[in-house]
Amino acid sequence: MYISRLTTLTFVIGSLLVGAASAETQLRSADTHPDGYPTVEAVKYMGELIKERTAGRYGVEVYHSAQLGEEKDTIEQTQAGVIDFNRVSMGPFNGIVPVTQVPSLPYIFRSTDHMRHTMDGPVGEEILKAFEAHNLVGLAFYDSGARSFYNTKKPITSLEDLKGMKFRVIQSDVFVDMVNALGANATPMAYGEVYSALETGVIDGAENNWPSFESAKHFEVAKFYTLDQHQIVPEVLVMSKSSWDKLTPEDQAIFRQAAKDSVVKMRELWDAREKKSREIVEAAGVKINEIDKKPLIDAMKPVHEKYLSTPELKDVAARIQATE
Ligand code: GTR
Repeated sequence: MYISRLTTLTFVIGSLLVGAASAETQLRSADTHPDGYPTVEAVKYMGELIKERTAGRYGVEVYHSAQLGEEKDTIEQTQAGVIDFNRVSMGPFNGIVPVTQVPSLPYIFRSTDHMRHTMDGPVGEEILKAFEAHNLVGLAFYDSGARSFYNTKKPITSLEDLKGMKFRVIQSDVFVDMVNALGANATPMAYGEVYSALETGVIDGAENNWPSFESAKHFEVAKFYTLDQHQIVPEVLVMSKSSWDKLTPEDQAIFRQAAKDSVVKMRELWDAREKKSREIVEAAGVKINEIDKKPLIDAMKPVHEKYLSTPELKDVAARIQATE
């Protein structure tokens, strides 16, 4: 009786110590978003799973709020093995991993559900694998809702209204061509510079989903949000190939599974945050308007043609479109 109680106590104290102490090897993960954002929380959750499943040998620290730099730079650092994990939009990968251009194309996904089904299936697996040729290991896709235009000037109610307006875009040719094809002017720029560019009038607007529009505080200066929902671009969680190669095959399997498990958590957080963010911006007086998407979809045809330039990329697009 005495011994078994003591044993239990020792076990409990031991577990508490493992829980409290940081992992033996602490890996670093980059994110441009602030603490509490769904992507940041999902990677933290993955870190907890990894720590638990490796009995404290590995843990993950998320450097949120672009503490490790803007996305383009953190991608290079992840490829170089300086950063272990990176959660980034597919957009900044467009110039590095060509197949990521396909799910970044405007109006390629019909809905968030369509995006989720596609990325959970064989097309998603294929895209994750494509990162390996670029010193990265693709682990999972996260949500990023639908991107829409917002601006400081006026409600955009038709394609005509977009003409000549200056919009910040992600540093990707797909994004630049998309905005230019609508008759507007694209200004590629790092995410962290957008707030002041809106404030000083360097740009008229930008485009993003509800949680980004809200958490980056762009809604404080851009009061018009148009529900054109031109892109549903998945986020991707990658690991540096050199960090990955240091893991045993067993640990690699644990990491992969933990990343996959974090997707479920991410989706719950995402759905809740989208609603909350919309409420916050509406309460702050942002004017939201619908727009007929048909003329915009038609205007994007040359962009699809340009980027679906090989039989392989055409095939990926066809399989995305054929996914239920
Ligand atoms: C967000 C995305 C970020 C970043 C940002 C941007 O939706 O989550 O990773 O790419 O957009 O527009 O730069």
